[in-house]
Amino acid sequence: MKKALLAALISGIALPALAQAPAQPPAAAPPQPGAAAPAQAVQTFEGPIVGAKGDQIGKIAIRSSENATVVRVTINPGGLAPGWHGTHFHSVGDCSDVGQFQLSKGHINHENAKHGLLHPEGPDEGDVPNVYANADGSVNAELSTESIVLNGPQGLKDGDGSALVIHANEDDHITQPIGNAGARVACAVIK
Ligand SMILES: [Cu+2]
Ligand SMILES: [Zn+2]
Repeated sequence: MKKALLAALISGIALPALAQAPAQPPAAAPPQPGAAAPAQAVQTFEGPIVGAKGDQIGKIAIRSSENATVVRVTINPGGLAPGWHGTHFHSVGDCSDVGQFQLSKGHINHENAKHGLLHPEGPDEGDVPNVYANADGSVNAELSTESIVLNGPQGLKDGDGSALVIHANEDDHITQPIGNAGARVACAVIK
């Protein structure tokens, strides 16, 4: 367009005449191989959260890029005791020992870090913020981490999967090994 305008000025053609010239179809945009990548790169996972008595008390919805993971935690009224609850990614996708949830093993921790978002030698890959249960026991929370993603050999969906485990008490984010979060009261398989 600049060239056309310049040519018009040089040749003395008035601008209105230029405006009447047949419109040039816009040049086709060059293909951009990476253009669609961001949307395609988001992986998702959804699954139920099982409570201490084995009933489904809510669900998790995970979105993950190559660099970060976002987890939405939804728990129905009556699902948890009111207040703060430590929440972690445990290393095995097994919640079948209802009420104990020990089969989910410990926190995901490939680099042998200390537990805790606030620990100077932490966090481990399982560490995420606490969730808060309302007076009616319901939760609507969204947690995020840049320590682990869904896919890949060390991802949440690795060979034996992983579990999002919710504890009875809040995680202080520094005490070993689980921030004084206490018993495991809810569990969601990620596989
Ligand atoms: Cu835990
Ligand atoms: Zn931890």
